[in-house]
Amino acid sequence: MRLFVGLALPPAVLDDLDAACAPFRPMREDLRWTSREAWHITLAFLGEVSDLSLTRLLPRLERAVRRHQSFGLSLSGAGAFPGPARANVLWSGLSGDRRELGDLAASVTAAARRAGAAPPDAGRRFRPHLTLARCRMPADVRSIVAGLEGYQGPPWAAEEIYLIRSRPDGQPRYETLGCWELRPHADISRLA
Ligand code: 2AM
Repeated sequence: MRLFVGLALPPAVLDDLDAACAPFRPMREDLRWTSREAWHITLAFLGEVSDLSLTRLLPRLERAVRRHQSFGLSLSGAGAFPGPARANVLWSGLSGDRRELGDLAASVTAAARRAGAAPPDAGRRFRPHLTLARCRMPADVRSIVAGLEGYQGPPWAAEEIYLIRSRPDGQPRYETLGCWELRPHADISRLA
């Protein structure tokens, strides 16, 4: 089965981003816009994982998550892979505790590797993002990236990770297989 580990976002954060994207969607029907219900932040894409590796993965993810405290994030600006002039992926970026986010992604990746579910692109640099739209043919999204440049979403605290099964042709597309909580942050008021 095809798995990834990610963060969910609170409804208020999704609503705010949805409103920020709304003006751009009707102008660009050439892009395959992702739906609000599917929005998440990927920590590690694991690709195809066997049942045996999944059994090994569950306790390892639990252990990995316990080493991390919750941290603060907000959605911020936009960008594109491989670049805004010829994009395959349009995304919203993240600001806040990006270092903690990167450390958590590294722990999750290491846990997966030890479980025999090494991410196919483990060597690649982690570039945190939320995918807003995909396009098979390279698309010029410079005007959207510029339009969202100043976007700053409401802050939230990342408090748990999810193990998700992804069925590209399935309904529902995403199924939650596990959820583990980060340790509460010592200074909760900092994240409020
Ligand atoms: P994306 O949003 O940038 O497409 C489920 O597919 C999640 O895993 C998506 O968030 C996707 O990121 C991410 N992912 C990372 N690498 C992937 C890959 N090689 N194939 C499919 N999804 C990948």
